Amino acid sequence: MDNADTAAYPLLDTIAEPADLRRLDERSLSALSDELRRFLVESVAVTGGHLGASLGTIELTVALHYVFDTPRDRLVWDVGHQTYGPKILTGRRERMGSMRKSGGLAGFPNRRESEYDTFGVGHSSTSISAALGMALAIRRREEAREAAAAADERGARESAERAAEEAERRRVVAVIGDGALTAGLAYEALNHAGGVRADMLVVLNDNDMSISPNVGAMNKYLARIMSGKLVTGAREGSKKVLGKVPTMLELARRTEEQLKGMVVPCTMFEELGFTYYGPVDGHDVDSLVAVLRNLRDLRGPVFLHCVTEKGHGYRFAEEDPLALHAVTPFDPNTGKALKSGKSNRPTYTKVFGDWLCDAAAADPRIVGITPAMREGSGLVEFEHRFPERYHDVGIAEQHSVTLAAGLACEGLRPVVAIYSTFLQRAYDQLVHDVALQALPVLFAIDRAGVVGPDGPTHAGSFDLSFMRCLPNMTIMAPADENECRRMLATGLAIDGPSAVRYPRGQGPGVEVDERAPPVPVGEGELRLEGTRVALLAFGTMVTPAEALGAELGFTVANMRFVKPLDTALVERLATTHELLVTLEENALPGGAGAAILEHLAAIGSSTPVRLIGLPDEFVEHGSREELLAHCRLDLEGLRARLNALLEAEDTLRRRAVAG
Ligand SMILES: Cc1ncc(C[n+]2csc(CCOP(=O)(O)OP(=O)(O)O)c2C)c(N)n1
Repeated sequence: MDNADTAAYPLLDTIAEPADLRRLDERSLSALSDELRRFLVESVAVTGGHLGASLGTIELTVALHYVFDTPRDRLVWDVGHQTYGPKILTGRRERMGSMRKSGGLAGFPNRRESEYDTFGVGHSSTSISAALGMALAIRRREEAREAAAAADERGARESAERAAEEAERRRVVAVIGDGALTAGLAYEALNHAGGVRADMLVVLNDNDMSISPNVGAMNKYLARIMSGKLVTGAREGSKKVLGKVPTMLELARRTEEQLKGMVVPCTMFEELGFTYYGPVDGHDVDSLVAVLRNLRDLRGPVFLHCVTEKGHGYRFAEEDPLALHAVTPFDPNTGKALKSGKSNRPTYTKVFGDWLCDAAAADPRIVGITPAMREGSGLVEFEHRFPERYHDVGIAEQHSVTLAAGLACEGLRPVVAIYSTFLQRAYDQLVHDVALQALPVLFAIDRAGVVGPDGPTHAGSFDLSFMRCLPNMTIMAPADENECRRMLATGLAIDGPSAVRYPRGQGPGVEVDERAPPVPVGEGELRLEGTRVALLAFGTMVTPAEALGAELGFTVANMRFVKPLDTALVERLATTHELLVTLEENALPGGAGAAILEHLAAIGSSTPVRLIGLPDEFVEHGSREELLAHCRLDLEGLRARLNALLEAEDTLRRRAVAG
């Protein structure tokens, strides 16, 4: 990447939108891909964001936009973390410097951002379903037109004219990674698409990686296709093309050469009703264009198996695709992160990971489960120390929860490490398989509350609301790192489902005592005794509440449990204060404050209560600090809100006295 910042982009400069790309001579596509890749690295080096996946799909991006008539043809990307290249080609190049910043470009496709972003995404494995929906809608429109034409002769003429207009059939393409193909949702969609013989193309972007190395039998199956066993088996007399230890990409090249455009039978995808083509080299843009042109006009469901390399074309990302999956700003010449000036305080993720290892060492019943988030959820060390008790189930949140339920049935103590946003996927499993059967599964819920640059798709705003309504659940929100450890131990000791929800990043910096005892279930604690106003704070809100309580002379309680609520404490505070204010980093509807309101209503308390939490809206992307400020949950916002509440309360009282 030498001289990256002085590099020129002669081809890229000519492209304001994909129509410009389609005017290029085919022979320049390879050079354009190089420019696009160079620009991408240069831009992400400054902003940070998802890098490896976008690098690996550069040629696919160029070829798809070259062959298909986007945005008229629908291109649906899975997860959407690989769409930096597409954003650059679809009129957003100038704004790449604002990537994931407040008010800037979203890190994922977003329908409000561009007509090229056909489907909003961030969570994986939705692309085939969404694309199928589009394909069926297109078919429905075609059928309706034909029916109208048949019913009316004049209509027939008009319809013929319209048909001429619409001569070019609208195509639908889904691009899905091998990681995303570990989710049940993708198979539900394949099953349906094959059954109804939808006109759509599914492109599998197979790089053998999820965030960490991909897992599961399907991954092995894809590798088997790659290694030519299926392919060569299907073709009688074909020469074996395998060398000693060829790379996946090398295999794709050789296999492709051997097949020379013929459709390979016998894959699972064929059995599901798809026309399977591949595997092809996903970095050979010329071949990709040729193949896509052939497939574009096929009717029925078509499956193109592309082999790519995550991080392709940028040495440091090729060498360490895991580290460069998502990055903070870095030096493009070394691939190394620029100094962030962050403190060395442990993150909540680390506190959890350490606790899990210690707990597992003491209790052989403990097993750890992650749906494809080993690094993000802090399970690297656990896998290393307890490989036989570690389960990476792939991007399969639903399965991860029901698997835990099954393990619990047999006497084990499963710990499901999961992001708040991804637990949303497994809601029925949480209700039906765990809570209903009161099984002892501990949920370690990371990234709860405001998350940041990934935006609303990854926000952990709802877990308190969607868990609180479930019978049998114990739900905890730690005020600090040490309490997080204590609560995890508490959850483990409970003979039923429990959850500890903690935020992204670091806590207030409280020292973690390894021997810290569990906390008494259902008991909050008083942190400050003041007058008039009591702040009832949950989780991350305890620290700012304490600071403001000290400043304003208010009582402050660390409520600790969202369920079971410390009703005795709530009642005591209600009878000794003029105003109660609840504080939480969760959506207000159905959240922890609502629990307090419900209880006070049930006992007929007339003490006024005000709720502070996340607003009833999807908060856009930005840094965690910016988003907290936007929600007025930072110290300044909270202070202003408390003062305003107090003023309003005083006015009410004065009026009552005067009246
Ligand atoms: C439902 C869901 N679970 C987890 C994630 C986190 N996640 C983001 S990208 C990714 C790996 C995707 O792998 P793959 O589809 O192969 O794409 P690649 O990054 O390899 O290009 C994961 C697990 C997610 N986005 N959605």
